[in-house]
Formats: sequence, C-alpha cells, structure tokens
Amino acid sequence: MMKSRFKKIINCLVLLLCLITKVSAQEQPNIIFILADDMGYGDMEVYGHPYTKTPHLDKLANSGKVFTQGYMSAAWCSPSRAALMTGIYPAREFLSTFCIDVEKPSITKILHNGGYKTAHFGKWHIGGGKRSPNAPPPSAYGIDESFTTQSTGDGFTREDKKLPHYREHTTTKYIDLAIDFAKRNKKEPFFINLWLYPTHSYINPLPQYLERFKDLKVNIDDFEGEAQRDFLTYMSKHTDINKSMQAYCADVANLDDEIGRLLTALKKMKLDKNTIIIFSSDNGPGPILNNIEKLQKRFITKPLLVNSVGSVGEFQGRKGSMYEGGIRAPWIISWPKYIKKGITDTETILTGVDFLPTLSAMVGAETPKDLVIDGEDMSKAVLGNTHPRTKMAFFSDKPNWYTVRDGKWKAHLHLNKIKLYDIESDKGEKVDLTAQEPEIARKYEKILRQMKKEFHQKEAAIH
Ligand SMILES: [Ca+2]
Repeated sequence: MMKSRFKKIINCLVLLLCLITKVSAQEQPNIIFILADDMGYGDMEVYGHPYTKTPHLDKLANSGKVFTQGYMSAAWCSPSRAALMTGIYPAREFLSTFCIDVEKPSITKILHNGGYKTAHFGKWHIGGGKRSPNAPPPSAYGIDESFTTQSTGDGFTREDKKLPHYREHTTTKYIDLAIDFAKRNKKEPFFINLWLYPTHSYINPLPQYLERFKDLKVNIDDFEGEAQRDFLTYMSKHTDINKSMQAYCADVANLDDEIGRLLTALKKMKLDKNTIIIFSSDNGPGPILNNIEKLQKRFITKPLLVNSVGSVGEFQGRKGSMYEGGIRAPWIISWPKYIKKGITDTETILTGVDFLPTLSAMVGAETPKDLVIDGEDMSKAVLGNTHPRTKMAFFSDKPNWYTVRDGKWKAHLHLNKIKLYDIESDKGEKVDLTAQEPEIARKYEKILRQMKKEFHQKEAAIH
C-alpha cells in the first residue's frame, strides 16, 4: 500500500518535472541577429541621420533598447564578425588564419548544444574566402541550415551573381529564408544569424527605392559632425553628391523595408513577443578610397555607387579606422517579453566580444566550463539598467594600431605613438590630452604595449 502511494507521488513529481521542463523549453526565446554591412553609426533616423527613412528599424528600436555606446571589436568585416562569433579579440589569432577555430566555442555551437535550431543566412566572411579557401563550412560551427556568401557552404551560384541587382536581391532571399526557417521551427527555440549586404558598396538600388529619394538635395550643414561634413565636401568634389546620397538612402530604405517584412511575418506567427531581435553593423561606413579617380570614371559609365556616403554621426574616422567612426556601432536589442521598451542607454559600453557571453546569459545557455574569452557578460545592461563593465574594451585589427576604451578615456597606440582622448567630452577625438594628462597617458601606453606583445604573436595580415 505504502509502496504504491510512494510510486504515485514519484510519478506525480516526474510529471510535474516534465511539465516544467516543457514550459521552460517553450519559453526559451528565439533569437534573430541582423547584422548590416558597413552601415554607419549615424545612418538611421533614430541615430540622427537627416535624410534616411527607417520606420521599421525605428519601430524596432522603440520596442526595445538603443545603446549609444556600443562598439564592434574591429573596424572591418572579417575580424569584426569573428569577434561576434567567438567572444575573442580577432588580433589574437583570427588575423593569421582568417578562419574561426572550429575546436573553440562559438555562439552558434553553444546555442545548438543548448537545444536551439540554428541558421546562418547572408554573408559569412569568417573562413572560406581567398585567405582561407579550405575553411570548414558553417555546419562545422553548430549551424543546422545555412545559405551564405564568402564561405565554403551553400550559397548563390555564379549565374545568380550575374543577374541585375543581384546584391539587392540577396537581401530579399535572405529574409525569405529567415521567415521560412522561423515558420518551420516556431515550436522550438531558434537562432538566426542574418548578415545582410546593405550598405556595403557597390550599391545599385532598385528603381522603386531610388524613386523615393529622387528630389533629395544634400545640404552638408544638415550633418552634425565635422568629419562627416568634411567627408561629404570631399565627395562632392569627386562625385555627384546628390545622386550618391539618393542611392545611399535608397539602399537603407530597401534594407529597412525588408526588415519590416520580417517583423510583420514574426508578428503573424505570434513570435514577436518572445523573440530577441538584435540589430547592428559590422563596422563604420566606407572610407575615402585612394583610387577615387578611377572609380569616378566608372561612376560616370555605370550606375553604381562607388563609395559609401554613410554617416559616422559626430565621430571621425570611417571603416578601417580605430577612431570612433570605424568601430562605434548602432546596437538595438528588442525582446518585448523582458526588455522595457523605449529606453536609450547612453552609458553602458558594449563591444563585439561581449555578444557571445551576453546572449548566452540572456537565454540561459550553458557555456563550456573552461571557456576563456575576452568578452564580458553585459546581460544586466540589456535586461535592466545601465551596467558598468569590469573589463576594458580593446580594439585592434592591424599590427600597427591598438586602442582601448576605459570609462571616459580612449587611448590609441598608433604607429608607435600614444594618443589620449576624453571621449565623453570630445566625441570627435580632436584634442589629444597626452601632454595635459601624462600619467594617464603613460598608464594606457603601458597597457597597450602589453596588448601589442600579447596579441599579434603570429604575423598578422594588414588589411
Ligand atoms: Ca563590413
């Protein structure tokens, strides 16, 4: 009798446990990480652009949290993406292999092992290009489904790439794939890396988007930042600045519309409340190219935008630079179920290597016990209030330039020379305080020289 009652209690407990486990599995959020390519910090309405129209991205921003002190860990595509995937500074190893280490943890592998269905649609560029043609495909990193470019996995054919507006159509294709993947996996948690091409040059906008901006005339004074105004003045001497800006705004509008299509689909599937959507860009907008005259000629003969006129907001430096314009990135994180909407965090410093530990913590994914990474779990800042970091944020993607952000200070060791800025009062990094603050400058010089010694132990390629 006692035995049978005991058995009943055990059975009830087992049932209860099963129910709890089932509920928590269903409760686990989906994640979509949308990464734009070379889109500037200042390219959205919400980040202060005077001309672009981004109603869907702005809506996404209003439904979650906007960070104004977010960074990428590098200033160009490949290393920046490697940092996001691994939580490790790319200068340690990636810049000598151009392939993320398949033996080490990656965010996709961690989530896959934690029961997530995982996908990568879009640019890959962290193994498989000219620099590492024998790199493993995305599936080696715990990715269940992928359709990518610049990888050794499945993707567009040579014929596809010859089609008109190929680059613009890639976005439509990747969004279609993301919607389809979400539909098929909506009963279990899923993760999608959605790494889109806009606004990387060359831009050849679809006519319907160009039409929207055909009357746009650029007034350079509409831009707040001095460096951005100087850049546009330079560009206006070499290209038709109105046409370039119209094309750029058209490209951003196309991206925004496609993201809007994804958000609508998620809502229809009733996945909008419990899906974490993150939006960022891998590095700053395209720089002034040193072969501008050659490109000018091409600009006249082909309807291509040869150089991005993306905005760095108030900062200086563009893609490839460790000044803010190269590494400061828009970071929008929305999760209606848990993140309070309409908040702008102007204090928390986030950087690319934080992505893996922060996201893992947000969804309760187990990370390997022996995990050694550079990033810091900043989930408290995402889910709650502003949160100070304990680790300094480092940046380097070439052997002659090391940078650190630590509170209000930012220091560069560039071409073996130290420069120090108070980034809170001097966003444009115009006033070098090395002479006024010699002790602080020495402190960061020592740290950066140590970083130089520790990083780049292997010969790294210069971009
Ligand atoms: Ca890029």
